[in-house]
Amino acid sequence: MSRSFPPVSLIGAPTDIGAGHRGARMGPDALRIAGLGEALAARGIDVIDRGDLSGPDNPWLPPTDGYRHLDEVVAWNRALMDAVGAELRAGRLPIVLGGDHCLGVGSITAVARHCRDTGKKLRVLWLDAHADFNTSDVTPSGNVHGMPVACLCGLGPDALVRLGGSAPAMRPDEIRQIGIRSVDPEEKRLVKDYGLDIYDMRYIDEVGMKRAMEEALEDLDDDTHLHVSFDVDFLDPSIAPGVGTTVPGGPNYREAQLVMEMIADTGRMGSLDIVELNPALDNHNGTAELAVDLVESLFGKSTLMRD
Ligand code: B3U
Ligand code: MN
Ligand code: MN
Repeated sequence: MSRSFPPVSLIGAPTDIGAGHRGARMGPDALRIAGLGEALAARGIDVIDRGDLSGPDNPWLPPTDGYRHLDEVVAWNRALMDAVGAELRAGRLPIVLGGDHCLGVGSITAVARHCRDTGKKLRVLWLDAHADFNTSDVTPSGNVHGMPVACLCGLGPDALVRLGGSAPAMRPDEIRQIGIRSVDPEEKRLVKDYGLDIYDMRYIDEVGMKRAMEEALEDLDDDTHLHVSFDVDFLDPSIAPGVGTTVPGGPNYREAQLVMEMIADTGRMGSLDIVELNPALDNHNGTAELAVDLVESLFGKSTLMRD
């Protein structure tokens, strides 16, 4: 199936401010060096690289009141929210080059606001090993990259929950999580209380990736903006070692390709985050190259012409 995509803007957010390992700050350049921009351009897509946002350094401090570096996390997310919002208003498809997953707050707050302003429905597809639904009370680490989904659903510090003004940024029924296989004990209770729609690895093993994705993508219509938040630790560590928190038992190469191809087939993707890539832990930039390969599928690359 050949589809046309809106023009794309790459936005680098070189920070590991919400993570438990340093190195994700090098993610944007690793993706550029792996040829992300060129690969999209070769598919006939108009691509502009906006360069990198700037923000505070990582002071690498222990948590205060259950959060590590909250002020710095807020500063990065505010800058990202503004940048993503500007691209959406210009009719472009923003690709956030992270950076750790705390950036999902700024990115998706901008997307949700854009949906409200334009009367679109929002669907978030969260590809991750983790549910990222911790709060300051239950977090095992204080790392905000384990909290963005909770913040977006209204559970978290005011500065993040109200980043875009009105709160919550989105409803729990607007998100589907795929590939989940690590949820902390108290986080399990929270995701149940909030009714999150989680396609965990057990479910994927039982019904297969095709059916899980069909269910996760159900009811998308012409009025839906699909945001894909791709945490690279979604992938099995045997194919993607370059992330801070590997969890065994993730999707293999073929399953991951199918996920991307099925998203492309919807024709609804309007924004994308690529986060948690950690080049300091990677092997010859192989995880970044794999991410680029998968993003090509997300933008319609397929073996044969299909319709
Ligand atoms: N759930 C753990 C670990 C974690 C979450 N997201 C990542 N790691 N990348 C936590 O610290 O909240
Ligand atoms: Mn994550
Ligand atoms: Mn993760």
